[in-house]
Amino acid sequence: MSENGLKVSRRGFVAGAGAAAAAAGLGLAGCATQTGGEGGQSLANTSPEKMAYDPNEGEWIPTCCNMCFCNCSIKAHVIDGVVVELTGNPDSPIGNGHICGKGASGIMQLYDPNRVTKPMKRTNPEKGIGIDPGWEEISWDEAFAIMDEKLSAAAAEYPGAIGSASMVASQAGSLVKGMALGALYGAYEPANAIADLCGTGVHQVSYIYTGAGNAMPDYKYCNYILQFGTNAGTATRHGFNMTASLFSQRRAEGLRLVNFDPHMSSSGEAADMWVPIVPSTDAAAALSIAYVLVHELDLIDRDYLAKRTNGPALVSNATGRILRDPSSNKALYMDADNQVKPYDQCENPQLEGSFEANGEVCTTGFSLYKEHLKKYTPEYQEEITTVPAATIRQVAKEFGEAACIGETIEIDGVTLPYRPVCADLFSGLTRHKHAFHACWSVISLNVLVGATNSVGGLIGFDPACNGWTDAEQPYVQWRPSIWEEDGFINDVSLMLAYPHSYYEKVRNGDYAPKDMSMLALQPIGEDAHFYNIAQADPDMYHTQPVKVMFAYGCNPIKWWGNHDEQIEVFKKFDYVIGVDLFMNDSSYFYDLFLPEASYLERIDPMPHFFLNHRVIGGVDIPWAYPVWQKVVEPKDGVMSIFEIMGELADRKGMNEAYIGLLNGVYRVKPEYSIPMDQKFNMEGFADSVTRSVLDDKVDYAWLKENGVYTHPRDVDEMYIWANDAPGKVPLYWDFMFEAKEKIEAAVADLGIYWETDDYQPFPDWKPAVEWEASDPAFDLFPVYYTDAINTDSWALENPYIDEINMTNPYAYAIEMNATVAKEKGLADGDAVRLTSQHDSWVEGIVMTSEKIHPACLAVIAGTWGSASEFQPAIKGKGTAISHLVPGQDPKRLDHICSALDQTVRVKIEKIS
Ligand SMILES: Nc1nc2c(c(=O)[nH]1)N[C@H]1C(S)=C(S)[C@@H](COP(=O)(O)OP(=O)(O)OC[C@H]3O[C@@H](n4cnc5c(=O)[nH]c(N)nc54)[C@H](O)[C@@H]3O)O[C@H]1N2
Ligand SMILES: Nc1nc2c(c(=O)[nH]1)N[C@H]1C(S)=C(S)[C@@H](COP(=O)(O)OP(=O)(O)OC[C@H]3O[C@@H](n4cnc5c(=O)[nH]c(N)nc54)[C@H](O)[C@@H]3O)O[C@H]1N2
Ligand code: SF4
Ligand SMILES: [Mo]
Repeated sequence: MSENGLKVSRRGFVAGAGAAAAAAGLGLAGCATQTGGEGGQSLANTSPEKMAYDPNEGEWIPTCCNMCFCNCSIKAHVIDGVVVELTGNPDSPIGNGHICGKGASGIMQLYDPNRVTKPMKRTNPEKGIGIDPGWEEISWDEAFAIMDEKLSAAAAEYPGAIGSASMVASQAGSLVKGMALGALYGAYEPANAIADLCGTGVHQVSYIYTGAGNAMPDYKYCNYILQFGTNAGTATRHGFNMTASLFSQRRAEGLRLVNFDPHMSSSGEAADMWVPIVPSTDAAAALSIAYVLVHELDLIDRDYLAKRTNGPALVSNATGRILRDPSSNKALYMDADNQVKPYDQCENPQLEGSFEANGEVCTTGFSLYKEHLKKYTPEYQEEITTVPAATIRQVAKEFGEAACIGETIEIDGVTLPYRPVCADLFSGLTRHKHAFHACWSVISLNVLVGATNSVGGLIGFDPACNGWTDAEQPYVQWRPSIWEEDGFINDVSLMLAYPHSYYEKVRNGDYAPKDMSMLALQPIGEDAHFYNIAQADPDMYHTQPVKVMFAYGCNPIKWWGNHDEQIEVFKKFDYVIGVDLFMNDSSYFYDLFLPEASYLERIDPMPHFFLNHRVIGGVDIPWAYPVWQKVVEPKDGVMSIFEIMGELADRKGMNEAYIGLLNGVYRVKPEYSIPMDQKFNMEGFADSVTRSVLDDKVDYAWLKENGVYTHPRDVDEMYIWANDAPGKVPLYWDFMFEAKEKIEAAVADLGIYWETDDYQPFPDWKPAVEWEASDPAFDLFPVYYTDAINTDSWALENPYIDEINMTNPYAYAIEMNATVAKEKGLADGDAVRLTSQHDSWVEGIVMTSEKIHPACLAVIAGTWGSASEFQPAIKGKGTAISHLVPGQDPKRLDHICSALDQTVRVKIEKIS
């Protein structure tokens, strides 16, 4: 036994995982690798300190990691029922045998003595951070009785009276929790509260341009990446270990990386060029790169713009609307023969020009775009972003030249356009007002040079699937359909691969809000963030509030804006049920705490769903269906959410409703269903799903033994326009006018405050709410970033991760530009207070560096500084800047996609 009572040495752990974190920071390799050897377990790179146990003893059991949402395939080394080591599983493309430092720390999630494994009931009715809830251990019988009583009471009031909160701690759990509340109590999911971002705006533009909700640089072929507000592949994002290894290999081969970020985070550190930018100004920089490409260099892909976008569409000068064929409503283009024709009858449409057509003066969408861009000179954007005009010119030139406009490449016998450049983006862009326009501005750069859906450019993770098996498999197939009026690609959803179309939604959606998400008024939105405002003030949108909240694997007091506002919302619920492994700050507001089994103690039937939302795609990356199995017996018989809800269904005599719903979502073939009239059986359900969606020869027992089922990917699954398949993306967003008109009519009827100014045909930069400095003392913008060793507030309690954080002087500190700090008389180690202009403040320790824009402060996560007595390892460490953001002001929400404007000005003062 080692110092921590387990068969694993902490010194050995830190040495290995710390090195992995450092390597990821450098962008060299995401993670320590374990490849080769019998069963893929090479011992050569296992440090001697780890040899406290015999590597040949016990079993190496394949399963999934859940220390972040990527769910990499791993192997657990289990000796006598104890997990002694976690490594990557080299048999699976999901992680390729890599495990990151967070993943390796998973042992301590399992064995942390502060993990809760018994249901708990609050005995102190007074709720507040630091006020002892008086948790009393209760039986599962009592827990189920209370849960049913409270949920039934709420359900009797109205369907929206049951609400839920969840995010990424378990994707399946979030889905199942919502479905179960629907099936058993008639609750509906739109009352679901989710965290501040996670791709709000990014997913939508990804759908629209690639047909898949997540898009990425085609790393294998890409030679030049512009990253805006993301640390993809260096610390974060989907399929982290896969991206990290592919990205680092390509970096070594010369892939150039330019990173726009106010803070030199992992990607900035790894990049060829870090471009510090003022937060919330990316749209101006991106539109200026477009300006240079179009107006100064003429480095654009005209053929692509004519064929794959609606750039040639004729737009009426009088109305701003696209001219359409009266019978088919198809967009009209001007053909090379000067005849006006529906787009699909044009041989060689004219991309530019003004014409008279059908008695109207009109201009092509692309000519209007050129005109629109005229304002965005590099000099103009410099005043906004502080990025030197020369940098924008340099980047635009490099990007345009690297795009290889006009070139093709042959892959597996298919000739495809080759555009090895990509402008990539993620959550740094979604944290501000007008976030939708920022995402749109950046992603449009790929369109200008013809890189969207081309080899080496911006591609969807998995926009199309011809089937996972060689056998005919109608259960697992998808491909974006076509919106015929414009020839646009529609999309497939993020997880379940359901067909979806924003154009259809704009056209035929019901604009009457039915719940607090207000999604009916956001036809191009998909996040329920208006909930945060409506729950606090139900009169604002005439909605009915949630009365009983079911919080699953999340920390909702911290994940949005001002914590006091969030606390007030939580205090007003009649009852809160929380499901977690640990008691975090939010648990102080739970009435009933239900423990869930750790990922190492439970089964998930389909860890990556149909559409591999957290697994990157690529022609060389096969479809992979990994196992997620129990590697140890659950402590105290603790259950997974599937089983908790299954038990509840059984007690209510509603097995059929519950199992029927799960069967539907997981596409279980009737012949493989578990008995519908008996209590839900987890292993049986996993088997029924496996048999239904995979080859008939494969069952769950096979998967448990073999770890992963793979199937090669076809070229036309990755490149949706292979073989000249039809499809376009919008350049002129005509449908925004239709959406605006319909939303405005609905809002007038409702008599509520709503904004529609952002519904325009082209993207723009517009200032954040606190853009103008009303008081010069409030001169700094705090931002947060993610590093490779941390996951939101998920693993804060983990002593291994804390130990690594303690070796990084910046991990728990507030990072500040060294020159600015000096001017303000601040030095490393000073205790400071950050005060917002909204009666909120937070405190922390300053650390200075050259790695941050002078106008900014930066922290990791920004949700830390946990006050929970139940998380002693982390208590008080870090600064929760999220508290500085007002979270209930509708003017701070982007009304297209409901992103929260977190651009706040703060004043910094020394306190000791
Ligand atoms: N290690 C690790 N990996 C993760 C996660 C994790 O917690 N830990 N979480 C997973 C989840 S849920 C998600 S959503 C993804 C997130 O993946 P990313 O979006 O890549 O995550 P962040 O590191 O938060 O990247 C945001 C970056 O934007 C910068 N930024 C802030 N404001 C602005 C701005 O206005 N403009 C620009 N250009 N940059 C800005 C920040 O400094 C930061 O470096 O990662 C996933 N992967
Ligand atoms: N200021 C700020 N706000 C943010 C972010 C940020 O970086 N900074 N990130 C945003 C983003 S992108 C996201 S995705 C969200 C994340 O916000 P949350 O989803 O709230 O994530 P965490 O804060 O990590 O909390 C996750 C909780 O899940 C628990 N947990 C872990 N594993 C399991 C499990 O298997 N089952 C159950 N039941 N519980 C489990 C952990 O103990 C922890 O309490 O926050 C968003 N808000
Ligand atoms: S990237 Fe996430 S899922 Fe993969 S090993 Fe690390 S913590 Fe686990
Ligand atoms: Mo996220």
